[in-house]
Amino acid sequence: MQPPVERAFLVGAPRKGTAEATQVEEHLDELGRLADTAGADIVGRTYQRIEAPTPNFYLGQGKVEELKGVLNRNGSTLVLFDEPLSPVQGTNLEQVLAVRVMDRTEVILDIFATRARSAEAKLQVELAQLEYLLPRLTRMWTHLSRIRGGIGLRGPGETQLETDRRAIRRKISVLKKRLEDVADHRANQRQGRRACPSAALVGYTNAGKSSVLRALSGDDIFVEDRLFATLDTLTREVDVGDGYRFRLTDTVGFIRKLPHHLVASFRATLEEARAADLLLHVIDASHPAWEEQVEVVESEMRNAEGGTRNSRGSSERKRVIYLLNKADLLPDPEAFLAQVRERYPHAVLTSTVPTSALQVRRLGVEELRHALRTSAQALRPMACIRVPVGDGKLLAALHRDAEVMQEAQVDGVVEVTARVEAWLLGKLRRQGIEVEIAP
Ligand SMILES: Nc1nc2c(ncn2[C@@H]2O[C@H](COP(=O)(O)OP(=O)(O)OP(=O)(O)O)[C@@H](O)[C@H]2O)c(=O)[nH]1
Ligand SMILES: [Mg+2]
Repeated sequence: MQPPVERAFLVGAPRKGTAEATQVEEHLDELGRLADTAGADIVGRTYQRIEAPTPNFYLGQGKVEELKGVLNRNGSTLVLFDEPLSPVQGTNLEQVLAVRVMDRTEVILDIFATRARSAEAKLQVELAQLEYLLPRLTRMWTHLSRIRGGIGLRGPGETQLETDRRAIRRKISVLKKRLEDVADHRANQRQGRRACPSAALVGYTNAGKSSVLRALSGDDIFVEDRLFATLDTLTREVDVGDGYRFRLTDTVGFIRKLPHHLVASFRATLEEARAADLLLHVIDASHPAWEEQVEVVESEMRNAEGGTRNSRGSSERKRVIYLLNKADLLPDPEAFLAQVRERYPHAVLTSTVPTSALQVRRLGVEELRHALRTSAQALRPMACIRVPVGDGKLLAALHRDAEVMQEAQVDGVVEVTARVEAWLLGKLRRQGIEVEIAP
């Protein structure tokens, strides 16, 4: 039996003097898309500008009363709040409004929970859920006792709560440990694949990251017009021409006010982006708020960086190629590009839809391939390395860390032609090995 579809009512409460009306509406639109992705119907929305949230209800008393009337009239079964509610505010609102109240974080957690496929994503979501649950445990208990009439749950009492809290804390530390193991495993895998340069596709959710990977690789990768279609990283090796290859990794999308539990849990996934040689930042150029979305992605990436482990080269600024995607939906793509290039000089206009009314067939995908080729050449120059015949250790190291194309023995020296990372070239030179960069 299908559960009845929730009838969701959206509520925003921006601070006075912060966002403009269009922006507030846009934020509620996004909450609506989240609700839709989670499977709810949207029956209405409202917002109130507030000085500051009240400790008991977030909103003012008057607005809460008004809301109650509206909810009754349109038969809402669920209220979705665009702001983070404290456990107390959540409980109080549910009591007064007599419907379930969820905040943005809960909706996002719910979507992630239903969409997690890989073992790693499931672990990450479970961890985020437990972290979110911990301070709200009392509220959950009142929930249960109300729904089940209290039988079997009567007077859970502090002892039971404390036992539960302890159990959850234990579970949290087990999950953290398992995720660390996954992260180590990934780091090892990356180590073994250094020969090929890597790029991570990052960007706001629904910008078209998976579509770009699909267009470049020709593989049938899951794409959907819903938020958070991708939760698992997916890596494909892509031919970028002239014998160069790039390892591209699709990553989970960002969204405004992403719950920090989730960001923290998806650290291993974000690490993939941090370890990449290059970032492809995919932007939905047709979205009215694309600039705000770029800002969200960049600030989340900066935050994540602060929380991740250090590794070689983390202090340098990573190369970013900005992809202005969904160009087919722009009225005048060229004018848009000209304007945007002032700020993002190397931006590429892309469209991943095979054909469109404007006849921009896979616009920019070849240009992107070319940009990747140029980067690959710079990141992994072709070099000729002269290795003394007896130096088996160095030969083995080259086969491990570089992409060896050719090997020939001349007068007691092995001439190895290989694509080699710049850092490795420097190291070889310092060891007194003869190295020559191919033109
Ligand atoms: N018109 C148009 N639609 C596009 C383009 N690229 C992607 N889309 C559509 O945008 C939606 C989202 O695409 P995805 O590739 O799933 O986006 P994503 O960034 O991977 O999204 P998440 O994984 O959910 O974060 C899909 O419906 C795509 O068909 C484009 O160039 N033009
Ligand atoms: Mg995706």
